[in-house]
Amino acid sequence: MNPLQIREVGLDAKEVAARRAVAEVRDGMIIGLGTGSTAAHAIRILGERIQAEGIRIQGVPTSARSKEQAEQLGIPLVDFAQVERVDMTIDGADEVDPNLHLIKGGGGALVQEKIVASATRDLLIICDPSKVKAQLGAFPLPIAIIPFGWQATLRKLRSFGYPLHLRTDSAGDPYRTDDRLYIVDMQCGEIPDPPALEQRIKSIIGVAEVGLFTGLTRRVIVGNSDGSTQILERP
Ligand code: A5P
Repeated sequence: MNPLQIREVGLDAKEVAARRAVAEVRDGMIIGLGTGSTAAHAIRILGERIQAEGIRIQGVPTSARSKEQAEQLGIPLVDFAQVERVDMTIDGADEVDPNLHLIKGGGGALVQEKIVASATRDLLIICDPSKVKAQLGAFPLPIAIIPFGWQATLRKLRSFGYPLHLRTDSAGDPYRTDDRLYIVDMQCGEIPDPPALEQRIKSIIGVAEVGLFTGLTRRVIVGNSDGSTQILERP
């Protein structure tokens, strides 16, 4: 038996994808730091590269959690307000379709993630194979809404005909994002036209942002537990 194979089987697929993405980081880049368990691998590995190789980068965090992790690792950060463009953002996703449209926001950070992604030249999504779908929609679609008048916003969202759920925290209170917004999770089941649904939801007064990311992703790196990766590119 090949000892290399024995060592590789059983690797964390999310970490495999993260390692492949962080290998693309170059000296001088401004890097968007995503949020979630996959992005956390990337932030840790980026910290290791900075320590080991002394590469000079500046990170733009997409959440308080990612900011805290980056600070603990000594990754130099820059305020998003101070940059005009981000060279590369490395972030996870809840679902990815063949057009590289995404559902994001399972971890509640969709607003800052989307703002940073939209200012990014090279949005690199990292995931394990379970996130790759023929069609988006099995994962409940997170929608960030403004707390004022949230009941009225919810009524308008109900007109889409999908089951909805106001996300709550462990105390049973409405969950709050870093920007103090509420999140509604919409159980669409299937989303045949993600860009159209994104626009329809965004047109509702009271909606701050929707976790559909369409037309933003340059590449998706899918990690496998045998250590291999696949790169998905936009058709
Ligand atoms: C955070 O709000 C999300 O957009 C995450 O990027 C997404 O939920 C993926 O999370 P995991 O990497 O933990 O699966």
